[in-house]
Amino acid sequence: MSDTALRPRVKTRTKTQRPRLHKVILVNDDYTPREFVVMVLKAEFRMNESQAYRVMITAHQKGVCVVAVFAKDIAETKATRATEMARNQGYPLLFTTEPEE
Ligand code: TYC
Repeated sequence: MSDTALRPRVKTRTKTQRPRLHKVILVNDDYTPREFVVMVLKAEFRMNESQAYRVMITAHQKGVCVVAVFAKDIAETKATRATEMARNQGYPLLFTTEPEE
């Protein structure tokens, strides 16, 4: 009989870390016209009129609204482009990003 000791096999399970998603956040201000906010949301985030209106009015009433979540670089690019669209017209409209929990 073999006296080789049996020992439990140690399995290494590598958990794949998915990159965290980042939220694009619309920030309210007192100067940017509502229709302009809706236009930017439709142009940069491919929303239809009613989706864009709901996001705009939520930010207007609550101060901020999450627009969508993306991989970090996409979220940052979209937030920058949308903010620049407003700057080009002289509006203070702001889109920011933050990582999801
Ligand atoms: N508060 C702006 C107004 O009354 C409209 C507005 C809504 C601006 C949402 C920014 O993120 C915003 N004209």
